[in-house]
Amino acid sequence: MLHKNGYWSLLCRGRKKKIVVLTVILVVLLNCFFYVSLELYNTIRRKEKQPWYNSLQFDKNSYVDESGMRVIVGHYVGGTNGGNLSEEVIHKNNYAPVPGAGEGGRPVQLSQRELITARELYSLHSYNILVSDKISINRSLPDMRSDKCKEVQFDLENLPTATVIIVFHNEAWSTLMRTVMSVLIRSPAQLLQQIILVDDASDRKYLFEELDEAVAKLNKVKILRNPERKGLVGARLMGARQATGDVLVFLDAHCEVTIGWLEPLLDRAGSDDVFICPHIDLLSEDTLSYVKSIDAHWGAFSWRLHFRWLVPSGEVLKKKSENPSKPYPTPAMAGGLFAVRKSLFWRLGGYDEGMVIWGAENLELSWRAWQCGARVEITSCSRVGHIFRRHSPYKYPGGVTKVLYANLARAAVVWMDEWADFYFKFNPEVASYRDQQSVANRIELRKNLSCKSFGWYLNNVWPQHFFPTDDRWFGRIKNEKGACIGVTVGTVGLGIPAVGIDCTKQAEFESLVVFTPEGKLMVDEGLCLQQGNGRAIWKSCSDSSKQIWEQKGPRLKTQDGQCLTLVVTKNMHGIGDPLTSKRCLTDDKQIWHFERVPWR
Ligand code: LR7
Ligand code: MN
Repeated sequence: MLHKNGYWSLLCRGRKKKIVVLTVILVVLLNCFFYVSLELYNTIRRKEKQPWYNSLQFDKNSYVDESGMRVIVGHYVGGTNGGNLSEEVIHKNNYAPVPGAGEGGRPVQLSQRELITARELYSLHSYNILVSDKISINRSLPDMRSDKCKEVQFDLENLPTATVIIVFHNEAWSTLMRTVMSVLIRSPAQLLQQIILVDDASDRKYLFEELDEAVAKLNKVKILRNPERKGLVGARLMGARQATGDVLVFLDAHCEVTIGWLEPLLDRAGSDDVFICPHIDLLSEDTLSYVKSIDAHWGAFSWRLHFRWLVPSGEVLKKKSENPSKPYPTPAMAGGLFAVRKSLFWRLGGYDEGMVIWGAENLELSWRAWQCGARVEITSCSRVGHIFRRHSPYKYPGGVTKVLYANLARAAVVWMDEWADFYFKFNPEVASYRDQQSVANRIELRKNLSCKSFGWYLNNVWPQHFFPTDDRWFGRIKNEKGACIGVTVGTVGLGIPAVGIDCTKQAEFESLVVFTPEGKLMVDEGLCLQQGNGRAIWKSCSDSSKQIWEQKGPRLKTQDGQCLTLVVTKNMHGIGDPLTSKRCLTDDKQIWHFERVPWR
């Protein structure tokens, strides 16, 4: 038998040794070479197969705008609600804080083994519950305010008092309690009248006695229970009816407020004509770290009435830079986090009680506010973190589509006037919900409050909007070769190269274009056709002169006199082929047919 040492001495004798060493080196080198070539080959193949923008990380639910802003889509696929997890796991509260974890808003990293568990548990809440359970419900957070905001002095004696309303359905214990604790420890006592928790018929066992006991130990906090699941509107109304503070402050059940959050909200809400929202930062769904979101964004919506964060107009940005601590207007609110004087909330009709479970109430409220003489604003001086989830973890009775479409249909029918016709015409899947809604009381409300039209709202509150109007051309712009101007779904906001679109299918959004009197070619999601370096691209609409196109007969000309051209390469019709601006020639590829489509 050979010892390890003996083996070596045998191998390493004289010439034999050299041969062995050389062979080993050769084998290693060959391996390396093979591996590198394989990687190279794969990379090239990947590059060939996919356009560059596909390699950017984004999904249907969110994307990063050119300004670096995460644009959030408020539309969900219902979650699996715990999947195959055992009853014991689903109903147990595993809160066990680890000293120091997540303090200062820092991320919590898990071990490899914990990561496996975290993934298994993810479907319960659509965020990392293992991490949440490790972080103290009293954790510290840094002051997130800008210097200008810190300078503002409030006269606490003269601010109205607040009732904070937090509704929840099957929320995690640690996340819910952290929301409550953050409010308790970071609100001046004299301003905080009460916190009302409304349980929207949760069935998780840890939310019964265990929660009651925890809440009983806290001053000013009480729980109301909805015996039947109503959704967030029903639950918030239940809380609002019991509020004794001057101002209602609504929060989602997975938020953390930071120091100084309440004063600017109460200061502004005191004036009785405004729904005032805090600046919403992000709590990472993965590590629960507190991440600042970009300053100055405003809320709006797409042709499908999906909520979107957009870059405010130049005018708003200018005013904001002149006075950074002053609240600024927003066409719509995200919905979950806002403050309003109780009297104003009820005077304007509370919420539409016909809206069930989730969705659309934020647009309804925003339109109602603006159209009926109030305002919606954001103050950057109030900073609140919120866990943004990609998927909704809970069940939607009757299915998410039915719930959401019914709510959207209600909002559209009551508030959107002619644009409701536009919405239903081009969203046929929602059209069938139109006549099923009994909204007589809401229409009555609109009349009694003498509210303004949706046209007024678009013109005055959101003049940069990308909806069709009577003085904007709307329809399809079809190249002589066959393909149309338009943008494919799912590729929003990234400065994507423009290509010819198949427009043989009617009533599809992709090939519908708004052509404004000033020469902008706008499509859904607020994208404008822009003359690029070589290629035309779709970019967020802006004041850039590269987004101006002049119609000269059948041609579309840029400011420097070039013609929009469909570079037909792959097939006869130019579908999927690039759009670019070129020297004007007598060329079919520069001939465009304008087919007007009635938008309502
Ligand atoms: O049936 C339900 N019953 C409830 O009580 C369904 C939900 N809820 C509760 C839920 O537990 C949570 O506390 O309602 C609250 C909101 O539900 P989320 O957190 O699932 O909603 P979201 O944050 O994904 O969605 C946003 O849009 C919603 C449209 O209906 C609501 O307006 C949410 O309040 C709103 N959230 C925000 O605006 C937070 C900031 C988003 C950003 C950036
Ligand atoms: Mn939420």
